[in-house]
Amino acid sequence: MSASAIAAAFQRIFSTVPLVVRAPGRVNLIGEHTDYNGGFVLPAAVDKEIYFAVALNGLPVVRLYSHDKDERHEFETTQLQPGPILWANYLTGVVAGFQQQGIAVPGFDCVFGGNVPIGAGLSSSAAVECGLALALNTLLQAGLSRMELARLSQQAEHTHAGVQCGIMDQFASLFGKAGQVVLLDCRSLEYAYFPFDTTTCRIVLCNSGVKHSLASSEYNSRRQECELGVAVLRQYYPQVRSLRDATLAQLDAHQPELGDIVYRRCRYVVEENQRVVLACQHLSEKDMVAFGQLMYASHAGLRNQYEVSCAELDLLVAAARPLPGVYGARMMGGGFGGCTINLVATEAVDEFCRLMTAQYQQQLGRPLEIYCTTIVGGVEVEPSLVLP
Ligand code: GAF
Repeated sequence: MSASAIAAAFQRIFSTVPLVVRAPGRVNLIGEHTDYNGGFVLPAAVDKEIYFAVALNGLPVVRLYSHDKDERHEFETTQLQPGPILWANYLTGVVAGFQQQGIAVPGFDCVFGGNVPIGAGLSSSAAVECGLALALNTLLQAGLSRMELARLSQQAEHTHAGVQCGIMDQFASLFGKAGQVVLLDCRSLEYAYFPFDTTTCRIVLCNSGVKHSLASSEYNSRRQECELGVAVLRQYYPQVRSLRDATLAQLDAHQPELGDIVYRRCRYVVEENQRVVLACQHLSEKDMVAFGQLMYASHAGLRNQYEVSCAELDLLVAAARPLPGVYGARMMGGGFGGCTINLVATEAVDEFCRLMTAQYQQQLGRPLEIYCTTIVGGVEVEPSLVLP
């Protein structure tokens, strides 16, 4: 799906010329479930993208068309409560977000579609939210900063999709830079870019094809468990505002009070934050071997302590590990399915894809989708298009 195909579909349906916006999905090299704990993440925007064609329509109605699903949805600009159609809720939530900022949103038409695989852990939902957010910001000349758009989009996910997510996905979609990964401090929202050299190493995603229906409720309960851990620690260490501030020694000292589950969740988060900081050092020294070891440790923590992996993801990581040219692998995103992220030496990528596909088919009897990604820039208005 290209920008011009979405714009052409828009013109066929609505007979006007739209603004076109490109919104990428994201990968995350390391730092999982750390964002809502005030910690560090290391994502990048990648070339799995959703295009939006949007124009104001002079009506009190928003008319949406999902090109990929071939589904339409309409709502009045005064009726913004979430409904049964999940994809529409992301968009309604963004409109509600603008209105909460005191920015009136008049009726508009919108066609969108792309190639971000849904439920694969590349955050298609953030791409949908951020794409519309930038389109409306531009059309309404609302003047919100990218960080404000990221927060507004994150809020849409909370209020309209019921997922108490952190800021990573929306940040990555809006702040991605071609050829760079970005270290984000999710508390201060300070960030720094690191070049990622794809001539020597590629980011390859293996899609398990598994989508767990409990993913969002489990996600929210992980968040609650972390908050519980913080509440216990704060009684003794008032300076602990989030798990970002906690140490392993503090957790160990209060293990009985935390209880086994909360202790393991908190321990994972504290260790994962340390891994992100270390990973960035390795990245600047171009030590991909050491970087990859941290990815394996991250996966082990997500599987054993945080318990958000699943058999298919574990199998993919175990299958990748001994292959030639593989620096590291781990599950990516919220978990319970979706993709693994693999760092693979560029010259070994073809063989990696061949062997992984064969193994997955052999062991699970189903095909494996693989994406060799390129790091791209964040959400952007497309230059004017010449349409057929
Ligand atoms: C999902 C959430 F949306 C992110 O905020 C983040 O917590 C991630 O899971 C886990 O790291 O993608």
